[in-house]
Amino acid sequence: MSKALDGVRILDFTHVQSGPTCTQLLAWFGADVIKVERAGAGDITREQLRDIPDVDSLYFTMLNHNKRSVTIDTKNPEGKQVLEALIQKCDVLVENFAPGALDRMGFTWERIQELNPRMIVASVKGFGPGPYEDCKVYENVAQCAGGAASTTGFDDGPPVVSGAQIGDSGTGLHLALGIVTALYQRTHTGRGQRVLAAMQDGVLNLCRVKLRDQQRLDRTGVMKEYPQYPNGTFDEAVPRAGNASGGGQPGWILKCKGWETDPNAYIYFITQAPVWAKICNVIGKEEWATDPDYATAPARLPRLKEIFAEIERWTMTKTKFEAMQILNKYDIPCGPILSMKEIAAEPSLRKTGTIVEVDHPTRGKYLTVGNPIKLSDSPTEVKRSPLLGEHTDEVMAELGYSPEQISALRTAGAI
Ligand code: CAO
Repeated sequence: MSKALDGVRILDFTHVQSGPTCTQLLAWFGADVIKVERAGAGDITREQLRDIPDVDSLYFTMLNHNKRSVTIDTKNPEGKQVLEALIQKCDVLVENFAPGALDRMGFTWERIQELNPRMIVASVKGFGPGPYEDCKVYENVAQCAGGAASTTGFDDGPPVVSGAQIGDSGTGLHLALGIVTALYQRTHTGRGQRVLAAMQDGVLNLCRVKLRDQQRLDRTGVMKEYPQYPNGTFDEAVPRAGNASGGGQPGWILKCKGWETDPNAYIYFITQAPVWAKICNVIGKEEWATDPDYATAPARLPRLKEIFAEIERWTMTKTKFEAMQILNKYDIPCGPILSMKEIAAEPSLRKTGTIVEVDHPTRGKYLTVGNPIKLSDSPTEVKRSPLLGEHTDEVMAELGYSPEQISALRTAGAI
């Protein structure tokens, strides 16, 4: 079956997490992704957090499926020529080097345009133009600078970063959308363009609701769905909201049976207004359905702490899965706190290809997260990540190099 991005060639100059997330998605949609790595070393993540000696780490394998790997020393004059040939042959160059690295290599936007005016040059950087534009940035720096950390955690604790990699994988997703959009525009204009996704911007985009809340706070001085209301105090900036729901339907994480020993025996419970009467029935507080202090959503807001404590008395008598079953019967929105162990074993996620078992020549079998975006006409087949330089000869031959030329370039250290 054909794939959505069949025929699109990506020169993948990415490393670590943000850029590789983006190009992996494009590869899953059918693009030919040629990952250019430093001869002899490769993407630094190949050797980071290794669980098996001398074998590509899970960090690397889980971010680089369906790609081909070529090794080129792009600082070697002959290596530069190989890169030039690749630029002429590809549709998109994706990179997430430190600011200025591509220019220092001699591949400025102007030079790339000369070589291939149709080329789209897509970059992840930590920051957009401004005071921090020259900074190197990793995940948690972006979470802090994009507003996620200051708004995550509990009011009486320090800022907290999230386990979700919203700075790296989140920005990779943003960049992928920018790339396919630029490819679409190119079908009309015939021209390439630059695409920039700054990690601070990507995180802030995902924290959009918190900038909304900042303006609500500026105007009214109070936000009634936040746990600080009614007894705590609001300062000038959006506070950390603990586990409160972001929207207008109050929610909280509640203990379930076994919480004393199981750190994940919890459920997320939402007191959605339309099912309030059902919630009252389930927890045995029928009178709250008609009591004016509890019957309406605005009346409940100052009493949320007491209400969730009462609901928790009920959830603590059930396991999270028992509670789910009962609450789902009544359309009460809720969700179990799932551990990674539980997620890895979940049969339905295996069935949809969201969790996939992959075989790798040196590592053996491992689990990965497959393509979370499902296209009905472009199914994803998850293929193992390439070994370092596994496709150098193959790609060089496609570029028109003869076996003798390839061998000479190898001797010169260019590939
Ligand atoms: N051949 C020769 N040289 C190569 C090469 C190749 N194939 N591939 C890369 N290099 C060189 C680069 O040209 C650069 O050289 P200079 O410093 O002399 O210009 C050098 O390798 C290192 O690149 P780097 O500065 O990007 O790498 P780093 O490990 O020092 O920094 C990171 C890593 C992630 C902090 C930085 O790349 C960055 O800020 N990237 C943008 C933001 C980003 O994506 N962050 C997410 C990272 S995931 O948490």
